[in-house]
Amino acid sequence: MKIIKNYIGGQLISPVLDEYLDNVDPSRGIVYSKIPDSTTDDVEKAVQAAEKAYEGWSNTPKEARGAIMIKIADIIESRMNEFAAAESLDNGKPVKLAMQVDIPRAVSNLKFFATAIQHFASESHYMEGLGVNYTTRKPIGIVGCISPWNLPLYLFTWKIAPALAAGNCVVAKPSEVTPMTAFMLSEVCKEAGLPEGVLNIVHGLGHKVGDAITKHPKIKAISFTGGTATGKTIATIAAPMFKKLSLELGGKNPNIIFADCDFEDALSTTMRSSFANQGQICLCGSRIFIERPIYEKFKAAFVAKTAESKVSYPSDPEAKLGAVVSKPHMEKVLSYIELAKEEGGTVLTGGEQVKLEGEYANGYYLRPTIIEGLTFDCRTNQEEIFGPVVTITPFDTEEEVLMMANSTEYGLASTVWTSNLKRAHRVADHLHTGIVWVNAWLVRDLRTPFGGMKSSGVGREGGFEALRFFTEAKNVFIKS
Ligand code: TXE
Repeated sequence: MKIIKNYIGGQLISPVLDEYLDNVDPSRGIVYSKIPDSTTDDVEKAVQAAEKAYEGWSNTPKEARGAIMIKIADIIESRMNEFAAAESLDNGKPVKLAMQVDIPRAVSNLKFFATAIQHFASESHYMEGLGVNYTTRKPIGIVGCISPWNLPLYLFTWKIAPALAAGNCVVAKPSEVTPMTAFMLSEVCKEAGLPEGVLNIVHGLGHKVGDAITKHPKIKAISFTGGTATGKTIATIAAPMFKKLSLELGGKNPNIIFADCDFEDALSTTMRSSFANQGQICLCGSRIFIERPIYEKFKAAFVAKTAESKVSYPSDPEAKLGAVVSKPHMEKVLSYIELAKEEGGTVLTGGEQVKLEGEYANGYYLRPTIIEGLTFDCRTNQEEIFGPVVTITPFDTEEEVLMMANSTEYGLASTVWTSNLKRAHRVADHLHTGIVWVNAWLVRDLRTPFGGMKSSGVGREGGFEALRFFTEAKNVFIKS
């Protein structure tokens, strides 16, 4: 059984207390590796290692920092199959998805920020007759990165790449539910020659390791992606310590389909935006609003396609959906389906667990589920389910759909389907979300600001926004 180790001060080491947690393969429902159950002492060691490394790393020319990051990316790319298989085993997602999305995106994150830092300029402001201001943007120091289980290496690198590129040293914690590819990354960092202590990866539970990172006075900024409740806990601790905070939290995203849309495009993209990664992407469109003239036609086609979607073991090349991440998560999603029925909803397709054969008989598989007949303000339509479950609701006017779309506490992303250009602009302008896709979903340019409004988070990641977050600005005025 593979035993995962912490990566501290450039070494792969056991946790101080030598205690371990089970790591479960969700496609089979069995324990397949062990992960350090680290504590405050391990975080302390990581902070000390980061502190030691900081002087050297922050003064390393950005070209050299970028070159090491590119090397890390190249090694991951050369081991693409191995990383994709590991991600799929840890998370339950189809191998094909990990090959097409997760691992290539992790490589892109590293390459993007390794090069973006070379173009990251700071400002100067000239004052007529008085002098000039110039602004420097230096690394913050030691920063904490805490990431979730749904897109493990993808989101882990999305945080550590800008932090490292900007010259910070990092103490990072991947989700305890999906630690494997972060562990593999630590092996790659050693191979690529990342100096000791620049990146430290401490594995373990949120309320132990995550909490210790959040509370550590020498960790000056926290970048977190995960649930809204956890984000609130982190903010409560970190805000009075005046730490910089970037919080990417939950979503309950609307997918608005007008009658004048390109029907086939809207339908096939809605299949992905509803059920990709078993619906476990914070950007999935879980509330689908369909304009009444095409409601019945869209519903029939969507239900038929969904019922045909193959739920299977992750290495099945035909699998459209794999396993959800864990038993408690599967139970949570099933409890929401029960809630939807209690609230008067009708399950049009799905709504149940899928039992596979043989070695996969104890895996956590769910049939993709479509529910109709719910009010826009019921709990099912307001709370994040984070699984392969969507609701469909008809609408008659633009005002009505905007009111329903904007009715949740979340404000991460939205999707709009229409061929009317003016309407596209108008609706995009009135949606209370940080991201709007028109006639598309999950098209990402890494230069764009990424993040949510309301309870979906604080701050923006991506491009120079991330480099600004991971640097401290200082303005210097010189009298002429
Ligand atoms: O998230 P958590 P979980 C949502 C989704 C899901 C819910 C819970 O609704 O059902 O969050 O998922 C660490 N101090 N999203 O349980 O608990 C934890 O160890 C510091 C949305 O995985 O928020 C992990 O590394 N850290 C989401 C990370 O925080 C703590 C993606 C996320 O875990 C901590 C995933 C604490 N007190 C889930 N407690 C998205 N928006 O992408 C936990 N952690």
